[in-house]
Amino acid sequence: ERITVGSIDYSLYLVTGRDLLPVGKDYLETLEQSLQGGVTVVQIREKNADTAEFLKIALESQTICRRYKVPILINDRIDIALAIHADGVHLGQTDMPVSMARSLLPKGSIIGVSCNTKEHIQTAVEDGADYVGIGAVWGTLTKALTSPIIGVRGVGEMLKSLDGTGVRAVAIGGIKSTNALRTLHGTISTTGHALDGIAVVSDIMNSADPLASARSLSSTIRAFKSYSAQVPSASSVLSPEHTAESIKTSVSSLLGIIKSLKPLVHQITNTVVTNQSANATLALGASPIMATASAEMEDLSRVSGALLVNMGTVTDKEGMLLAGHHANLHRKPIIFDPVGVGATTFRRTVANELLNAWQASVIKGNAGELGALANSEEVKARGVDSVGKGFADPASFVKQLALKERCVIILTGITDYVSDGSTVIKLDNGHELLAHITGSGCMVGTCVAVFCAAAASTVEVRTDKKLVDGDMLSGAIGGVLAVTVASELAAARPDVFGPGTFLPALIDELYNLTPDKVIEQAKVEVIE
Ligand code: 3NM
Ligand code: MG
Repeated sequence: ERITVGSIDYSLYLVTGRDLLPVGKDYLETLEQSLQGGVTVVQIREKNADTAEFLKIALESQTICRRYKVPILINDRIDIALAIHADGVHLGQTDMPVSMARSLLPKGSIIGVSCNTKEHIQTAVEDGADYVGIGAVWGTLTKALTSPIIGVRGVGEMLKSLDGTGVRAVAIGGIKSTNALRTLHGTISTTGHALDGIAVVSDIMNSADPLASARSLSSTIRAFKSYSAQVPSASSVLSPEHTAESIKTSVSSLLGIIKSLKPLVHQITNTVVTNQSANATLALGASPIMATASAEMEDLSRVSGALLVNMGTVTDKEGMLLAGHHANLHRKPIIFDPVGVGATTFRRTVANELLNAWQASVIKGNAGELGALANSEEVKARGVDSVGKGFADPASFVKQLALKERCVIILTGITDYVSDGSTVIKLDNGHELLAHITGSGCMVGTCVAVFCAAAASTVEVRTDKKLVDGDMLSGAIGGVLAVTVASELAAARPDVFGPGTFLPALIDELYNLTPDKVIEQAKVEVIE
């Protein structure tokens, strides 16, 4: 009997690849063990087999799949699908068109299409495909790719085109148990559209223990599906309505927590500001650790309260990738400061790679940097400084970017804008001397990390509902206010004559900052 379209579970989609079997491993045994491990749909993909061999493999595979009541799809070959009464076919962009395949196959057959672009998706929807395979989400050695790697955030953009269509989606390409959760989380679109499943070849076919590999992927998917995806991940949508007063109150209480808890804040930052950022951390009452070696990232993620990744000088990308990975695993907030991201193609590539590999809780940048991250045509960057007048509508820019990146966004400037995707807050503190010292922006990133460490530490029961629990919006605002309010107090001192005397005074004022001073001095406006 065949399986009807509606009942297909796309959760763990195995695409076969006999050439990837480890030496001595039997194909059918591997297939059966993967089914025992939780594979929910199988596509037989045979790129080099003659018709007779393809038929034999397909039939033998089908016998096993039927025992597990798992549907079987045939890659490309309509004739093979017809011959064995398969449940459907999977078509590539250079295979037979969906409508023609539909006319040849029995009614109710499943037809899926490989899609690498939004245009492919739109065509697949119009042609009446049942599902799409979106790839490649990560790099893969299994197939020679003909189009660029899409990345988790790119897949999210493509999923939006499926809203309201009923067409299902899996991602494919380089998915492993180590990145499966990031794949599922990171691909959620700004409209909340999530993947129906993930498709793998090598993580199962090339495994020494296919049952264990399938089981690991399967349990990740089940965990992900057991709660409804939340957009944005760091949102405060569950909190009551924000007012300027409530925000000032949470910020000042976070300052108190910093002083009493002294959280350890792990910072990977640039060589220009390392010492200054460490001093700012200490001044606020927290404890800095400026570690960059890959080998210590896992240990640090257990003990630190938050992770700052500042891209000012990219010397250890592997360390940044690994630190973020472990911070996500241990649910520690990641504060990303994409310094100068618009300046070079290299930085843009690295920033994308980092954001595809882990989920940030807060991203902070000036107009040039955030414009580059958002591929904005409106604001272009030059060097590490932004140029021009900035965004015509900064409030809606930060809100949209927060939804896209599923985190809190801080847009720094003379006026700072902060959004979690639902609320937008405008902050109007600061002093022009901040622009005359190096690393004042990096200091904001550091202080945000300190406040977010405090915010995350207040959550006693960590549910699995979000990547990071805690009020990241207040953490972000707190970090900005600490530096900008302290800058006003420092500049007003009679012993400050210019940038040289301003910098130590700024550290002093961070050290002397109190909840009362923040409440008294902060200029906070909730504008949306
Ligand atoms: N299609 P692995 S990537 C079969 O991008 C296939 O459409 C892709 O293999 C696409 O899980 C791919 O071993 C290979 O990376 C996926
Ligand atoms: Mg093909």
